[in-house]
Amino acid sequence: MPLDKYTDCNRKKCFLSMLFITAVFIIAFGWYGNKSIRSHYESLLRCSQKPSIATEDISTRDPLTVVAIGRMLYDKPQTFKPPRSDVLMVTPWLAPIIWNGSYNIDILNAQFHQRNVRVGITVFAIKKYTVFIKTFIETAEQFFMVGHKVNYYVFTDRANEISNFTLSEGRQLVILDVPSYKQWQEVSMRRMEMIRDYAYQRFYKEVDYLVCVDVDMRFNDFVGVEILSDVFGTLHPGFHNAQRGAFTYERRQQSTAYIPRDEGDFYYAGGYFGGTVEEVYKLTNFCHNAMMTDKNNSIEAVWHDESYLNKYFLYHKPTKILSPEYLWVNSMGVPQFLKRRRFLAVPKNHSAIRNKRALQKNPGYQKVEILKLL
Ligand code: UD2
Repeated sequence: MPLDKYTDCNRKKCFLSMLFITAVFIIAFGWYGNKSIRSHYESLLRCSQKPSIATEDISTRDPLTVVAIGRMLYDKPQTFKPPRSDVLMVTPWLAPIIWNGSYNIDILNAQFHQRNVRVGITVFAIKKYTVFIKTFIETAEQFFMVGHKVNYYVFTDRANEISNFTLSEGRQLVILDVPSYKQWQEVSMRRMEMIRDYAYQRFYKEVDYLVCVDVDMRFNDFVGVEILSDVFGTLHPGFHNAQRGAFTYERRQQSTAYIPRDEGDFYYAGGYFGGTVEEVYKLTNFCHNAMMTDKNNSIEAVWHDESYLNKYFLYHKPTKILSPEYLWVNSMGVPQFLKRRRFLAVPKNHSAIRNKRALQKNPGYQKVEILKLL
């Protein structure tokens, strides 16, 4: 073959081989790139939804599914017309504070339905506090996360006192048998440890978010997905407008819950916090460990679990804050700014419900007796 022809032919061969190699490269790279982006998203999803301490349960959802809501008709947000001007709606670290009128629940419901979210609500009914469960669950069925999937996690030492409830579709009651403690303060504080342990062992497989609340409460108006975020706390109704110095933080430096007088954003209630399972795991783990450190040093923070929670939120700022609409006590009246009272304290006789002996004389009438005392 003449050299020129050879070269010509060689050029053609060379060109074709280059074309082939390039095509192979493009296909291989595209496949690999897609795979690595996918696994990157998968690991992100796992991190954001499950505690990193237990990652073997991989989400069945396709992480690349786009959450896009369909056509909806609603009023346009107005740049210079905030929906509320009478209350603080965002913190200096840009976490929204949830007030009535500040959100559109239809948009939020559409988003959360698309994500097929399941919410766990933890509640403790230890010893005599089982008396509060009926009202709690019945009102939750009426107002809590209506239309969404819900798991009620009832931690109790008296499972036989928890009656059967008729729940709406997609909602289930899970009774968790747990030990009780002698002092009511310890019962309250140990909730952190138990939530942490169940988050680690179980909750991450079953729910996306946890809402952790007191049992001596009743839902009085709708509480929906507007509260959900990575980690949220609730303004304590008694301190929503208080100055720093008035917050009942732990002020003794020997305690791990200590907060200096020149620090603090809000005073958060011990009876209402939550977030993703992973974030609730971190929060409860911190609080429980801090309590144990104090216990070993023979000190207990002034407001028990609430003091440790406030310490946590000072240095791990919540990503959303619930206004006192979400935790109110009727004895405080109904101020102008409070457009809704969504979750109300059930009045209780503290010493009767906490005191072991008060009702022991007549155990057969225990429930009736307690109800009379409330
Ligand atoms: C406040 C807080 C509470 C906790 C406590 C610490 C709110 C609404 N409440 O409530 O979360 O931080 O201060 O001092 O912010 N429990 C039992 N059995 C018992 C005792 C307690 O099940 O024998 C559970 C029950 O779920 C109860 C919770 O622990 O709701 C807190 O106890 P509490 O309601 O008596 O405490 P309280 O009203 O001082």
